[in-house]
Amino acid sequence: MGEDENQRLFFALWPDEGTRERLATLAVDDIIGRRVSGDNLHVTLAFLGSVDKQVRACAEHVASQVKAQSFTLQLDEVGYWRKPRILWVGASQLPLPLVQLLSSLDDGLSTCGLKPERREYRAHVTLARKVHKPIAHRSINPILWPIDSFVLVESRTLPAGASYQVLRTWFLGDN
Ligand code: 2AM
Repeated sequence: MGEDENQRLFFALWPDEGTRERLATLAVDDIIGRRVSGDNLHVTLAFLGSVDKQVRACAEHVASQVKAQSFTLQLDEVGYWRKPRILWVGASQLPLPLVQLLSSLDDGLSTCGLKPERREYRAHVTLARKVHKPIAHRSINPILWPIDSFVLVESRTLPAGASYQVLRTWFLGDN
């Protein structure tokens, strides 16, 4: 299969309308950068990179085997990372079901030939890119995000910027 048939994929938490609205309207100082459009807001769980059909099928199988409960993600801090120059809103604590979801995905994806991320996992939503002026890392009035599913997303780079398309959804267990 040719490289051009590969897809750039990642697993993510995708916000419901209410959470999307709260994220899109979260006021954080004066952002000197490019705010991520509401449609693109998400938390990355695992980044697969550019993969072929077989790896995608393997990753979807892994996702279907995940056993984790629904949970609420509490986004309670904002910060800035200098190297990627992004401004983010994140969770200072990882709920246990999220830890279980992440480890099931990582363990499974390694059987698909994908390398796990080495950096410590930080649950965050990128709010703005190409940010040149840092903001102070601080707590915020938490955004409570009820999560009952996770998704597989394709990332495409268009002249207008990144476009993300949700390909498939898997539901978590009821509490
Ligand atoms: P970011 O928001 O922190 O930049 C689609 O590109 C998503 O995958 C984004 O949420 C991005 O995280 C994340 N991502 C992009 N490249 C990545 C990489 N090499 N490793 C881990 N995550 C990555």
